[in-house]
Amino acid sequence: MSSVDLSIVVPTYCEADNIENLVRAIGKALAHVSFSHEILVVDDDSPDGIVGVVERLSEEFPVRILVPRDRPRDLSLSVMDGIQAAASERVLVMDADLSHPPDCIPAMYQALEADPGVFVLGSRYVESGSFDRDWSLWRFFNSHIATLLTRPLVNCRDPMSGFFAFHRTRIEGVRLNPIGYKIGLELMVRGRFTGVREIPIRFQDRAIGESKMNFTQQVYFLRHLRRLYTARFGSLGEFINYGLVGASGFIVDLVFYFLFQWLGLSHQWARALSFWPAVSWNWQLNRAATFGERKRRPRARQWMEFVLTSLLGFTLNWGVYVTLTGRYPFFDDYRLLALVAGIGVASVFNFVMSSLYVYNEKRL
Ligand SMILES: Nc1nc2c(ncn2[C@@H]2O[C@H](COP(=O)(O)OP(=O)(O)O)[C@@H](O)[C@H]2O)c(=O)[nH]1
Ligand SMILES: [Mg+2]
Repeated sequence: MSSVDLSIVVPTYCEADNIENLVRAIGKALAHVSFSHEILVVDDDSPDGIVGVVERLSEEFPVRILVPRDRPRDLSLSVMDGIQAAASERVLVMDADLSHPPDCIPAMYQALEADPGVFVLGSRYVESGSFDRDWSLWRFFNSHIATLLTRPLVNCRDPMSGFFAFHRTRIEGVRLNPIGYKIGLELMVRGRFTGVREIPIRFQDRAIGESKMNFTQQVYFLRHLRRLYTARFGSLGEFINYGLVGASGFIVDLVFYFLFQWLGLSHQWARALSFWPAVSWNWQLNRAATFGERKRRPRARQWMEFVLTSLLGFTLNWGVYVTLTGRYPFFDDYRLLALVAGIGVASVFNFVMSSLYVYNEKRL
């Protein structure tokens, strides 16, 4: 048994200006607690001299730094390296930018002590938890949509949090497949935890340095979600993914359907034309996320095949619409129902066709 009670893993990239404040704040927060700790900084070879800073701090605090160089730069992989190298089986992960208040560490440790089977989460959304109101609308929106998308996977309020603690034995022998930012989500979904225990935190926006969250990370997140859905729900998961992408395409479809009519086209023409921006949108999203990891064919060929299968889907979609609205006064009164019926028929067809041909996966 290790003599350290809690290992605090801190992934860093370009955080030399934050790390000292963080280490001091942790030291202060844990000055009078009854458990011992170590801080393990996992840095992705930042060009900012953080190694020297940590070495200096290590004369005063129980802190060490790890710089894995045998893999690409990645937050999740850094956290995994830290978890593996931790001296204690009780591991807590937090950001370096002081977003996560060290004052909450004792409460998280207690929660883990009380029930070693749980995954303890520092949560922004439970009662009395909060976050800086300075968040841009974009970030706020993003965070909420992302949270919603994880609902079927985990039962907690703040699955996107990067502030968490757990017992390492709960993930031993579990096959993890992390990518990008949401390592907490990965652990929660795949680990053998008895539940999630949320501790309210006051999230602070970083004061120094820049966020490394970017568009690529968002795409990675979609891929990550796809993996988790598939792991949890099998091919139903893939269908759910496909459905979500389809739902967003439906909105594009509606916008153009009304736009073309507003521009003076007949509803049949509007229906015929709005199909294309919608289906192209879906194609792009599916390419990026749903089928993102399958073996890709050359883009031009893939697009040709896509257009061909879409032509069939389009014929069905438009055919159902025109037939229903043309033959049945009811559907002519409620054209949206005809539109939905057309999309429904074509979607099932498209899903089957794209799975089989366009994104052709060689399952060896
Ligand atoms: N080791 C490592 N740490 C990273 C990487 N990307 C981000 N981090 C760290 O992960 C934490 C959260 O990142 P941050 O940029 O603040 O993301 P945000 O809070 O979502 O804006 C910070 O401590 C970062 O330094 C990476 O690629 N490798
Ligand atoms: Mg941050």
